[in-house]
Amino acid sequence: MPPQPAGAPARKIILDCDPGHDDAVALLLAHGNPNIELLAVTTVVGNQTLEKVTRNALSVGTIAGITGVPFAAGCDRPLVRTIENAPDIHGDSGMDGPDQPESTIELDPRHAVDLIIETVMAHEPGTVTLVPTAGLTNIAMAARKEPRIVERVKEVVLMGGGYHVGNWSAVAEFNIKIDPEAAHIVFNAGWPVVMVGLDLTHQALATPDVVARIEAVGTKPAKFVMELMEFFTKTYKDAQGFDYPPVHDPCAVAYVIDPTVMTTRKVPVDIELTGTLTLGMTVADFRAPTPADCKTSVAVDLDHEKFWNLVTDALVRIGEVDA
Ligand SMILES: [Ca+2]
Repeated sequence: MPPQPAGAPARKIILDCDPGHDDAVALLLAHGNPNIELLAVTTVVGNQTLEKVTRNALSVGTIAGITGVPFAAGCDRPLVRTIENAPDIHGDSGMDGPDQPESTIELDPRHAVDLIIETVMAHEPGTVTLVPTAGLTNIAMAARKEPRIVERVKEVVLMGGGYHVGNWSAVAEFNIKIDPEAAHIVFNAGWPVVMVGLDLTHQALATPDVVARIEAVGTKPAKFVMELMEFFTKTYKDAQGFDYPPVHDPCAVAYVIDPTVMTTRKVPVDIELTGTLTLGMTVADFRAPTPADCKTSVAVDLDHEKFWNLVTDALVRIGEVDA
């Protein structure tokens, strides 16, 4: 620390999420890291219904002591497909495990798509990064409703996909699979896209030593994360045979904070929309040479120690919060 040169301006982000155990950690990391300026938090149907994930987002914001950041709810269903949620991983509430306090944050009355557009258009071109950690419905809708955001956004750093493995089918990852048409729009829009997919996030395991370090922070927000990880550990073991759960979403935030936390490769990526076995697959073309106009890259290798240092450091900085 610090990951950026002293005096470098904080990176402005909009976190579009569906909390979600790992979304909660992503939000805490974004709030607690001084190199991130959180402009807005938006929610979208995904791990659970829009109503549930929005309630969870407000709850995490309260636990983290976030003030002065708008939270807005977005799309309650995918563009084309029927709704798929993930209760086997995230429980009936979408964030089962810890007790959730009553939120002290009032939901912004704007639709998330409008909040995203207004926020991007209100800032200098090339200064706002979109960080989606859920299905891409809101982001696709925003790009369609106000195409000028595509040139204005600095980059889209998303958790989703995977270039060699799936988790919602043999080859498709949940966030992409639940709204493949939206993903197709986002990956083909023309803005830079960094795909932080399962290849990377399956390296971000909450191992016992990691959970012990989080517990040692000793604050209510840290206890909350620890309880999230306890539940996540059980469901990932039961549903997907993992010894320790992969904590996907904060990896995308970590990349924005410090790109050296992982290696990436620039490769064309497109979304399969018609495959009978491969719907929602993020098809990455690793053949050389990489086209000069390639705007997509994929995350490859994670620095596990550096990543969890960022998460733990954010919790230390957040400190005690009376929620
Ligand atoms: Ca998520």
